[in-house]
Amino acid sequence: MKIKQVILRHLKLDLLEPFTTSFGTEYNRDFILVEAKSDDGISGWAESVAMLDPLYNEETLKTNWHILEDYLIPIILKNEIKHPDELSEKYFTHIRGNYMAKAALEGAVWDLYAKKQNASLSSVLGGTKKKIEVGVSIGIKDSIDSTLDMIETRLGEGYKRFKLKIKPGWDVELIDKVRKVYPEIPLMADANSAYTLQDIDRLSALDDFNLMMIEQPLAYNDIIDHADLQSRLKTPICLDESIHSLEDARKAIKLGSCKIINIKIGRVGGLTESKKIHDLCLEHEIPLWCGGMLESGIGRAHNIAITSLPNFTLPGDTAASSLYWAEDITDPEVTVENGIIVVPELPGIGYEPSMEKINKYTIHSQTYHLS
Ligand code: OSB
Ligand code: MG
Repeated sequence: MKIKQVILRHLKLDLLEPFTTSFGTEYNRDFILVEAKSDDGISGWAESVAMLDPLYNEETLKTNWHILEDYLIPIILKNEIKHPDELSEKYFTHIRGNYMAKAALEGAVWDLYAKKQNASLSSVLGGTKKKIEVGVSIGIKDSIDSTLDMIETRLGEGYKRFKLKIKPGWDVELIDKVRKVYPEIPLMADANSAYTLQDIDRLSALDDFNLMMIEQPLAYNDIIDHADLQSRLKTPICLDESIHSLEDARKAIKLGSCKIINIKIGRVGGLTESKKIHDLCLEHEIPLWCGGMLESGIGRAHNIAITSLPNFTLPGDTAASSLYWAEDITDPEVTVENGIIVVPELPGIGYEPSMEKINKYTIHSQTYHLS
């Protein structure tokens, strides 16, 4: 496969509703869309999930643009790529970190590769599920009542799992009240690293509510204290921020730092690494689910494809486009019926990028080719 041209676009979409986590509030989504074109004119698409500010992790839209432009794009323009696995296994290995930048370009190459095989991205990744179950991630709100209203709405729409963002002071009382109204719903909490081991009493109090899991309670770069905490909680800990690679997953499993892992393709450097973590977790009976980063339809399509692998046994965060955007940039948009997404069987990601909408939301773009 010879890639002749790569186009980076900076898009900005307005969120229908602000999204608040323990690290901040998002009002819009600025992201890089990557288009990789082969010499026979086929385009592969992916997006970088890096945010404008380094709040979730250290990467940003600008650091991703820099790494893509100055390092990663020149590599793929220069080399004949036989399989997308070669990017993370051979061509990108000397570039440390910058997982979201790597994943964005690798994802576009995966889509292109699948389209050239006339196969769906799900099938070339080894996906087996035809349908996937999804839940919702509910941000921190101004009142518990408005959180309850949101759960009621999403429950009515059929979502399969309810994840509430928590932080110190927006935790035990919130979960207690939600559990009183909904004693049975699949419920979990995501702290985005807002606690330390000194908060053990607060975290232990959450043990009483039959939560499916507590996601990333401690530091974004920790697996040691999480192991200590997991030994003191019966609720499974799920790691998000702390897992960037197969090696991280291996060490976290060995230490007992978590019982569940959330895979975000961007956070772990791409689909190839995601598959490897998937296989390791299957072997160790660690259930997986696919996390979300407020993606457009392009990123959602990638999430749907990876979620079709067999060990993604828990509902993920890939909710319908219409919960985030007035209009999404794919045709069709991602739709969810009764908490279920049908995995597309069309070639590649299976959701067609709409050039009209992409152009409408593009702030800046740049084309790269061999000079
Ligand atoms: O921790 O999962 C997270 C959004 C941005 C950054 C981090 C996270 C999230 C979400 C949103 O929880 C999931 C989604 O609906 O896309
Ligand atoms: Mg999370």
